[in-house]
Amino acid sequence: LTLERDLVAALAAGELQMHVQAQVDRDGRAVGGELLMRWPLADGSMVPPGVFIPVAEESGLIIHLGAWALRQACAAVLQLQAAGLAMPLSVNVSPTQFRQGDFVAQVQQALADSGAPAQLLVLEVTEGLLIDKMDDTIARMHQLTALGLRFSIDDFGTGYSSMAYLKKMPLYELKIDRSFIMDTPDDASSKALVQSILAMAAHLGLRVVAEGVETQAQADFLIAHDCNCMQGYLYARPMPVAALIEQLHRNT
Ligand code: G
Ligand code: G
Ligand code: MN
Ligand code: NA
Repeated sequence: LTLERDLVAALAAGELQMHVQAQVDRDGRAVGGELLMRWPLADGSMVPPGVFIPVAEESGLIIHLGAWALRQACAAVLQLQAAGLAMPLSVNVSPTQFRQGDFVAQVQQALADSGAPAQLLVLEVTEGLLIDKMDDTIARMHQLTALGLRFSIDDFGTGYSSMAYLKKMPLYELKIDRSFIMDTPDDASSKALVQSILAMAAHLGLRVVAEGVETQAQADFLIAHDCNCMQGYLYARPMPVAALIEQLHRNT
């Protein structure tokens, strides 16, 4: 409860930050990014989102936090665009947030107020969204797709849902979970799983992002199997948008 109260206060005080982690192509060029929420404390430490997002979900605060995240995402898109670095950015959307009655209106409002192009915004959802009310979920995804937004399945391969949804949903991208990437290229079954996901995605015409790429050996394996987008500490940590812009300008 203390955490919940502190989170409400931090949000109201403007203490939460949205960082961005670059996604790169096979040549290491930044082609997009994922927005990740950060909660810095006065002593310089950070409360990890893995701790406060579940609390926000539990308490309903995710509704405000999620709306804030959408507005931050629009601002980040525009900030990169203004720096000559227009690229799509992904924002994580929790199931509770997605299921709010006015979620589509919220997205529309954030886009309209900011003037950010919907085409540069990707919504990352998890397989958890698919456990129930599949038809409602798909209908809502179509509404958002019609606005120009795209969908990515986060943590792909770790959920329990049937893969039938891949056929039914308007998807743009799959993100291969870090737990699979971690054990490549040494572990034979992880390698086989990653290769299978890449092949399946190619057949379905879906873009793939490999998450948590930390070593050159992992990158080499992914590139050899035609994965064309990587995200991980090997390339870039999550950082403030201004820091990413500075880094990209320095490198070009
Ligand atoms: O950045 P880090 O790996 O610690 O993030 C941990 C978890 O928090 C991830 O599962 C990520 O999806 C989630 N997360 C980070 N930022 C956001 C956000 O803005 N909204 C939601 N719903 N989840 C987020
Ligand atoms: O669950 P989701 O994919 O949204 O969250 C991504 C999380 O993974 C973020 O918390 C981010 O900080 C973290 N992350 C990103 N790249 C790496 C990496 O190379 N290694 C590890 N261990 N974590 C990473
Ligand atoms: Mn994510
Ligand atoms: Na993930």
